[in-house]
Amino acid sequence: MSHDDPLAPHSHEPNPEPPSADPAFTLEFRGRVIPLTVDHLRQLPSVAIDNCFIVSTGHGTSGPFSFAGVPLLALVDAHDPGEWTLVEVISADGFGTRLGRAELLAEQPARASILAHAIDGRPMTRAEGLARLIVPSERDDALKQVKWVATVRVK
Ligand SMILES: Nc1nc2c(c(=O)[nH]1)N[C@H]1C(S)=C(S)[C@@H](COP(=O)(O)O)O[C@H]1N2
Ligand SMILES: [Mo]
Repeated sequence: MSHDDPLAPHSHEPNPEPPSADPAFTLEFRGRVIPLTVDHLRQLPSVAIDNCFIVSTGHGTSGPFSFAGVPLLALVDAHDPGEWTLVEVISADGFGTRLGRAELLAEQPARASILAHAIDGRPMTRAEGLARLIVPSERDDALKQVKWVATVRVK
């Protein structure tokens, strides 16, 4: 894996600024691009996940937060319940992570990875990461807590 691969594990000083004002994102399957907005996301069944922490190597831990959003597994399956094994979640500033379908299937529903649109019972702001991937099981370095998701690429 190349050193500058945005999806490779790496330490990173978090980017404090949204790369753009627009929280729209695309869901991409092989050969198919589905544009989605936060309104679309809010129309799908959401779950709230309490006791989430954002753990930074650089500046400590924040939380606990309650994040609410659409389980990533359900989001993908709602648009294409076909066969897939991997999903890449990439922000407009080039930060991202990969999650395996098996990994998502193994999660407890109460600690599911979500595409979050709300924090502590109110809509998330763009500055806070809207729309933001929250992986509640990650408690070490926040590299999966991708802010400003621009692309969800299903493979
Ligand atoms: N898009 C994007 N998401 C990101 C980052 C980033 O630079 N860009 N940094 C990550 C890192 S290293 C940390 S510690 C947390 C910081 O989250 P916070 O700004 O909510 O504290 O965001 C994570 N998500
Ligand atoms: Mo971090």
